[in-house]
Amino acid sequence: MSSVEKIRNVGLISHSGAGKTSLAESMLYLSGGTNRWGSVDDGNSILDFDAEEKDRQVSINAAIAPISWRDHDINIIDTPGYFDFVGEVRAALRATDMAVVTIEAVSGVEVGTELVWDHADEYEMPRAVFINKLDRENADFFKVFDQLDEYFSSNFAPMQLPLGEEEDFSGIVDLLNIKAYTYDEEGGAQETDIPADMMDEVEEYREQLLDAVVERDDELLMMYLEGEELDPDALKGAIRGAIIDGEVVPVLCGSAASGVGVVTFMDVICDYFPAPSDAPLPTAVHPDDGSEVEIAAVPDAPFAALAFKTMTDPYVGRMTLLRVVSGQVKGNSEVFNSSQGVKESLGQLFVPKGSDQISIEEAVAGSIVAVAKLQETATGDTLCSKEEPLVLPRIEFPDPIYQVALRPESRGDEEKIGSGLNRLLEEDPTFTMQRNAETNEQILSGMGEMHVSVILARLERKFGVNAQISPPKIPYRETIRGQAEAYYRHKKQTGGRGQFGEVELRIEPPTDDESFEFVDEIFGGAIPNQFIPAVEKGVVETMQEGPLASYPVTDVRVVLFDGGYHPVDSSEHAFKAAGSQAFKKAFLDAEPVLSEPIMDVEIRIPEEHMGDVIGDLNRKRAKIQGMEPEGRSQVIRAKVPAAEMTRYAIDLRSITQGRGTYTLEFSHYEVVPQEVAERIIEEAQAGDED
Ligand SMILES: Nc1nc2c(ncn2[C@@H]2O[C@H](COP(=O)(O)OP(=O)(O)O)[C@@H](O)[C@H]2O)c(=O)[nH]1
Ligand SMILES: [Mg+2]
Repeated sequence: MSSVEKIRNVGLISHSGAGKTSLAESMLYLSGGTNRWGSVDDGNSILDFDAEEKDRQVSINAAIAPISWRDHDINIIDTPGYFDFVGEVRAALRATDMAVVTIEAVSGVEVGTELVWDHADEYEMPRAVFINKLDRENADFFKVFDQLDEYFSSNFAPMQLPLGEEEDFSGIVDLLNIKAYTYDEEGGAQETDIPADMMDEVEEYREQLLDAVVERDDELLMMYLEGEELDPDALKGAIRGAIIDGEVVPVLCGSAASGVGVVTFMDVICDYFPAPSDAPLPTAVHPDDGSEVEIAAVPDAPFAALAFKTMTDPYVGRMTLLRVVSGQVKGNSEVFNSSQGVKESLGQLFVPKGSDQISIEEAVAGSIVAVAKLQETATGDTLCSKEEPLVLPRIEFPDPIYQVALRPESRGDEEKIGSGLNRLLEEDPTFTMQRNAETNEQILSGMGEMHVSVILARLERKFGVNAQISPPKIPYRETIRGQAEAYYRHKKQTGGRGQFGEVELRIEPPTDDESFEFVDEIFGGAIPNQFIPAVEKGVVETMQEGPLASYPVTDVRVVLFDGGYHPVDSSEHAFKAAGSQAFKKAFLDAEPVLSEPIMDVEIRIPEEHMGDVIGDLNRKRAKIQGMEPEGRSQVIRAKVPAAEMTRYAIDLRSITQGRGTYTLEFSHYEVVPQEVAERIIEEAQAGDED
């Protein structure tokens, strides 16, 4: 069992393509954890092992690289950079104690860098920056280093400088120990002299580093001010403390592809990054009364673990990833799922390594472990002991924003799709599946186009079923704004017994919040009592496919006040038909209108995109409710018709190059403006003729 002080849990986060997966692969290989150097480009990455990831050559899932280095257990969680998979980033941040923001040395800070930075801010994660790809043409460490101050308010401190540039990039200078290293083909480090012409630069940047940390230690500060030689251990302690507290963000550099700087990065992780016992603990509460339960990152505290990810495989079944937060746990034991209030049997514990697993006996606080075939546990649940029950805060996943209607490619596959999606939901909490009762469509909501396409590909690959998608139908409704009366006589004489029913009714907006009211004001038996339910039935059936454009009718009060009957020819059928026709006539005379769902939309964008986003919203018939600055962003609140928002995930991304995010929620129904309504009615009528 590892000792808590020797564990490091590190999340790699960044814009897509900055080299997170490559960096994790290099660490795995150079630490001796694998005998081949996995490559995303060759499709033999150990971390991007999922078929969808190999196809697209991007990470979709958070994946774990367990690394043994200098008797430390480092768990690297590699996350996807693509916007649609931000749920994986949030889960990974909850399972780690330190985030490393990887930045490409050519393109510098990108949209995705800012987005992941904001997530790390939200979790108050300490972090480091790794400037990667220094071997590439036009790579510029110093440009990126200066950019950091422009974009983020943290206190950045350089710990390393690059040796050589672009294709001559061969090593790094360690500013703390004033030593330089070059790296061989296999990533091994050799100490070398710092080139004489770099000494000024080294002094300058070392001073920045020292300035950022010496104040933490009075003795150190004294020595520093008096120009004395600094005690290396005191200095190291001060830097480590500043990093763990998030006071300083160390900036490191290297090349994940060639391995330059990678072993040194692992040294930095061991020496300066927080152990689980250095990290703040989440607040655990008692499941019954919400009172706080004390936990600690030591073996003899109450056991608590967070299920932060679930993977499903049609053959192997379910695999749950746990971050042990407090206490310890043995494999093949019984635990308590306090989120669901049920017992759960743990099988063998594993250390996950990409798609592989290494068996272990027990896991102590701070560990990340995998366990197969949990029956009850879903992503976000807490596992604890029955004797000391407690609940950890859940992982907050973003709400899905991009909707499509889903239907099977071949008839009869509905059930297969349904059960496949339910299995996929176990591993991906960022999509939802719902039937819209009004449009009778199966609606899949996800984070964006790429997310939806991955879900469809998984359905096909894992469950052998194909689905087609289309933009969802908008659940328009029909209603009235005025009042009208109508009379209808249903009379048929087709030999034998005839049909006769006479109905006179009034239709008007409802008096209170009722969506539908049927009032019987028949006097003196103009329609016999037994036929009145038939009239109502005729009305209700007609309301399901309204007279205007076949959308459901809502918000009407129907008053039946007169009619007539025939002692022989009247029947339920006749009164139903008369009720239906009278309703249609009255409805069309009572200022009928279409109404549409309006959404509450909250959009978060950088200031510079305000004009474009507002312009686009105005074209979408939006009513702006307010705008206000929030942190580095502007937040716009608006009410926008659902019909205009079906592709907003794509529109906003293209307007803001992905910087914008938004949420939306149903607000209310509102009358559709005349010219828009005419188009919808025309389309509905054209549809009817098909
Ligand atoms: N030249 C160069 N290419 C790199 C380096 N690191 C990663 N790459 C390439 O950049 C691309 C994206 O890398 P990947 O690790 O998938 O990035 P991720 O999206 O952050 O996981 C791949 O083609 C890598 O081979 C590096 O240090 N130097
Ligand atoms: Mg990746």
